[in-house]
Amino acid sequence: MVAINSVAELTIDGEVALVAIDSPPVNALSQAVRDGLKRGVEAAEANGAVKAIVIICGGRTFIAGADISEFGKPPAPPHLPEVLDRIENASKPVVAALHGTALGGGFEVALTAHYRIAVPSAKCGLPEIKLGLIPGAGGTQRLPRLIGVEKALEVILSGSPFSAREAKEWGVVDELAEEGKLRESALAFARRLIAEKAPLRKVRDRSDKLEPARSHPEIFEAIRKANAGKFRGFEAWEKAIESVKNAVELPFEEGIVKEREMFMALLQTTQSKAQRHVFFAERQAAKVEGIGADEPTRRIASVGVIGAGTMGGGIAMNFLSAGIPVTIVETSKEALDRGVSVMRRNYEATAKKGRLTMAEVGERMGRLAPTLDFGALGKADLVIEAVFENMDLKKGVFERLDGVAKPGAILASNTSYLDIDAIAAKTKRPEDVLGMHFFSPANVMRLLEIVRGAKTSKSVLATITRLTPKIGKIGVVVGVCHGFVSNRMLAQRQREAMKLILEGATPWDVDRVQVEFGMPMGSFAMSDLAGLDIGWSAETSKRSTIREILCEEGRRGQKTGAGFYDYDEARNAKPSARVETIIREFAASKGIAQRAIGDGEMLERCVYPMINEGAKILQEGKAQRASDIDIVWVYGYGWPVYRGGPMFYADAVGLKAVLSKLKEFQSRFGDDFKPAALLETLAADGGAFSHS
Ligand code: 3H9
Repeated sequence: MVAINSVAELTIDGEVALVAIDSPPVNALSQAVRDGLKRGVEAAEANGAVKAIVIICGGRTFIAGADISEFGKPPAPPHLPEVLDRIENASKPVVAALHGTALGGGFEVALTAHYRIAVPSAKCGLPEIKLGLIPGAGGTQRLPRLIGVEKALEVILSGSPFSAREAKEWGVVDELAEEGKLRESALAFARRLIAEKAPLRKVRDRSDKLEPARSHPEIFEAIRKANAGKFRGFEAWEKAIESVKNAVELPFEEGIVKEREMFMALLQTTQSKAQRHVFFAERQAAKVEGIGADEPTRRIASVGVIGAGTMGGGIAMNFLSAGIPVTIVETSKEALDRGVSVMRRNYEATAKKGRLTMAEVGERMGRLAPTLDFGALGKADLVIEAVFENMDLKKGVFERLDGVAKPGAILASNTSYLDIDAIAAKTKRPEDVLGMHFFSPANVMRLLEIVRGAKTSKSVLATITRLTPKIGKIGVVVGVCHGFVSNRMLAQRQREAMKLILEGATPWDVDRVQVEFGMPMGSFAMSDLAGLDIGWSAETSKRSTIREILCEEGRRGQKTGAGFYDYDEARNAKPSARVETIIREFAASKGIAQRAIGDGEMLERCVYPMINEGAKILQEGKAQRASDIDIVWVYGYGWPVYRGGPMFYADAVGLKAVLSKLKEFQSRFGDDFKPAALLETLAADGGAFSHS
């Protein structure tokens, strides 16, 4: 064995040379890895005794792609295409031996090898689209030649990995190795190739799998049409389709040059920068200040949920799906039965879509223990309260819970606004209390705001942050403040949206601008979905807001068939003439002059106060970092990932420009727009949230 460089080794085993890469954590294609691959193959070629070459990786995975952290920095040679040419044009058969995840550039390395072998647990894929990119080292040219255009487009446009078994079935992988015995299997495979004098099979030379697309060029248009909704707003999709089309229409040499040009151009786009930002932000969010990897955690083998309403049921489902038994408590049999049947129906709906078997539905529901006995919570390691959003009610529940929960149990509130410290103070163990704010529908939305109370212990926080990915969520730790990060910022947007309609915009105009920006739905559609009567009661209603008037007229949102919009049977929204009249008359009664408002102003009025609130949240230390705020918005509200989250968006617009607009709005509309001190400082210093 000889070291080629700091991450690559060459071992000669009889007639086979093994080029082994070991560059933790994921063997990404850094300069050293590229150099190691190139020089490793060259050394193996130069050795007269060697008749075949195996590329294999150490650690948890084969190469997981280009080194994303190197993007945007000056590229250092050797460049990947040069390395791949070296592999593909080797004069001896090269075998790529895959385990873990062969992704992106890593999979492209494997596609230039003449043969591929993988352990059954390995996965392959081209996830570049998720980073606002297209494969940039031959993926769009080689994969269609190997598995056909339609399948290749599926892989490239979804960005989702496929299993080694599928790879074998499709002809991507030539052989499956025995699990845990990749090295031996790859050596044996290489020896067989030598014995059989196997040819140097180059994917680039194949064209048989391209034929069906040649005779049916309309498949490209069909894919665009079928995915129009999913592709909305993203720049990379079209380039991916174009590049695969090039594979069909152009010689390999031309197709690959064009692919590289498109890849390099996409690398510079704000969209790709935003998506790369989200990739790293997501991983950063898991890191909590002051809590090391060695912080002891508590065992969570059973969970209690208080309240079987929409939130309680959705929360319980996360744990049931993750294999953790749940005791769910209600105060009446009707409410309990209703909650349980909604959960079952939700699982059955998933099963109907083919994403669960009925047996799995049974298993999951089998882990649920519904009860009216509050005392049954005494066995749970974690109890999550999901009762109506009312401070007195929640305080009462925690006082009672303190009496039944076992010592060491973690007590969480799913409040979306309220002061966790005040709730914790009702117990004799505030160190065991924290907030777990799920987003509706709680079994679907990925975000979990983890609210760290003043007294929450480190081990409690560490336990919950480590549990979060196990239930399929992305956790962001936030501090105690009204509405936390999510609802505190949302309140800014909703307030401005309401002001805009009084000043002359229609609800559908405001919503359209937000949707064109990339949000899944606008402010008013969202209010209608949630219900306009949250916190409203007929007894106290004074027709003093548009919302109150709508509720009094029975327009309480989607559930009543009318809110800001009119809804048909299928819940399709239509603008309402009645609502326009209500707004016009209400504005007149308040002496508010109506005017035409441009799209630009609507967008800035909705988004800039959110950014400003985000800055206040940061300066108060209620979020650990700006990128955590971005994660809250991307995963809690569907903020378009290609705009990176509100704080990334602010950086992309430029903080000076955001500040000057806020000042202009402040002088026109008042102190709702008063800039945060942090924003002033950063803008003055030419800084950015991403570096703050
Ligand atoms: C590409 O390949 C372009 C080519 O077509 C053309 C080139 C010319 N780079 O996710 P984890 C870090 S585009 C740099 O927690 P897991 C990650 O930040 C690329 N760093 O582990 C984290 O660091 P930290 C296409 C990377 O086991 C640590 O590794 N490839 C990269 O849950 C562990 O990551 C992709 O998009 C990278 N490529 O999941 C694959 N990947 O510990 C992206 C990871 O400091 N990666 N890191 O926070 C993944 O999907 C997952 O990381 C993977 C492992 C499935 C591999």
